[in-house]
Amino acid sequence: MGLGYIGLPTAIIAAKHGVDIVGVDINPSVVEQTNAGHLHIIEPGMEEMLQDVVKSGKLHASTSPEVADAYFMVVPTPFKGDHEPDVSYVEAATRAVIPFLKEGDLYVIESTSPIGTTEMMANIIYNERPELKDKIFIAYCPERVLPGNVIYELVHNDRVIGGLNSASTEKAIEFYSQFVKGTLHKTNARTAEMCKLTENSSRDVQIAFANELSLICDKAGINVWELINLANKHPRVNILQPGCGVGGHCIAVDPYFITADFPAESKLISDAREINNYKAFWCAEKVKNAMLEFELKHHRKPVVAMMGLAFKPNIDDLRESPAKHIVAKVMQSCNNAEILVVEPNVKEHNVFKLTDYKDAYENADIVVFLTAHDPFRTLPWREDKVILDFCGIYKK
Ligand code: SAJ
Repeated sequence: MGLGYIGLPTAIIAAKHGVDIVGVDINPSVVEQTNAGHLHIIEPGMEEMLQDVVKSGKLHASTSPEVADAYFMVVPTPFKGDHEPDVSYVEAATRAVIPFLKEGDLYVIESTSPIGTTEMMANIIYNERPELKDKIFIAYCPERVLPGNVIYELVHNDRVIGGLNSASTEKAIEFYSQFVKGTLHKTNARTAEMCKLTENSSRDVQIAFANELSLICDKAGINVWELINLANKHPRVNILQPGCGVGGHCIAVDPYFITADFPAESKLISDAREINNYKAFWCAEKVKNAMLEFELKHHRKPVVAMMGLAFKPNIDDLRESPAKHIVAKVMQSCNNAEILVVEPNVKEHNVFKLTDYKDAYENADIVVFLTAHDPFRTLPWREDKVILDFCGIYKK
């Protein structure tokens, strides 16, 4: 259930390993494209695999579920209102499969979910189908893949599998063993739910530490990149890299699933979210100040190059990107300055007119590095330009 960034690759890889798959998505265009062997997400090497499994008949897509032996919920869990997790897609997908469930079936949630979601869905299932109580297997099994490296990671990463009882855990392990070469670690559903949230919150907290250092160093006149590199020479210190904020659909979202349910206890996790959000605001203010200073000094508006829109280096994914947010903020207050927007991994954008990175760099008075794409590292440092390097292009 769900043919997105995780559901579709999982369906394709399981089909490739001989499992008969029905991929279900509510979006008819996704279903149509999948059946035509066209990959609607960006993932290197995946389209060829899709075409193979569609041709061999191992995978077909549909807008509604069909009878199966195992059902996987791989739908989004966004947040609503004041960062409250929204499990309505998981619930809708669950309700859609309830009529098809039969004794001995496996039901798994893979979607990132707040603690207790698996139990909540089990209650919904058993309310509708009380005769199935303790006769189906219910488990939670989060994914851990890094977009761009999914074919490898889906097979080789270890996974955590938490059933509502040990028979469910075993049943889920039996399924995943068909295509996962990493170790499958057994636990209960609540621990597995929290484990996913913990992994991404841990990364968020560590990035927040790096971002906080960058704010301190900016005030103290210290190069934060040099500082972190030196501190990391300690055998037990491993600080991550500061940037212009934290983006994407996972790390900037999942910690809220903890803070919403445990506000009194999750102080550090909550502060980390604030620091990482603040970093993007801070970067936008820095750019605006540099533009004002330039204008006062040169009596004309500067040409500004905004380098990078993607949420992390060397990808074309602009979802929840702090870089994109900063560009929009600066443009809103630009007062007729000329802003050149650069994203070498994207051909065109419906809001921003894109400029070639070399041309933008050449023509700009102020150059703002937002995303550390590899091609930017070939640009030489120029003393005649104001360079705001928020992502460590020149750290070496
Ligand atoms: N970032 C920094 N500094 C760093 C590392 C990352 O500022 O040192 C920023 C990136 O620029 C980006 C954001 O953090 O804006 C997130 O990027 P990421 O590479 O850390 O993670 P994602 O969102 O692409 O994928 C994460 C992964 N989780 C962990 O590393 C714990 C991935 O394994 C998960 O499967 C994925 O979330 C998910 O789907 O939950």
